[in-house]
Amino acid sequence: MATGPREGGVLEVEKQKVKPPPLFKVLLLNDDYTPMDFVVGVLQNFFGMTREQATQVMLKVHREGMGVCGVYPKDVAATKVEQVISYSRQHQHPLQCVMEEN
Ligand code: TYC
Repeated sequence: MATGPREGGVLEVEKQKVKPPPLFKVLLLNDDYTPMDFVVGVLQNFFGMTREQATQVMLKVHREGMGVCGVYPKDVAATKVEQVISYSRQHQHPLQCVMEEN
């Protein structure tokens, strides 16, 4: 950031030290009990995916064990994780969701 001229007429230029906020991946974990349709609904409702996108991500998690639902700043990622776990518990499903720094 450039500051105005000072008493001596010297123009000081300071380097901007503001870093972009760190981003976190929100990951869904596979389990043997949560119905596929429920996972698709979670991905549509909490991560804004279309039914087709949600189905692809759900199948990836089902086959590979985990998959990325989205990438967000820390507070948003933490809220998504809480919402997914809480909503799944309310419906008696063991679906697990975690966040990981990118
Ligand atoms: N493996 C589950 C089943 O066969 C489906 C599933 C997919 C569960 C993704 C969790 O994150 C998950 N019903």
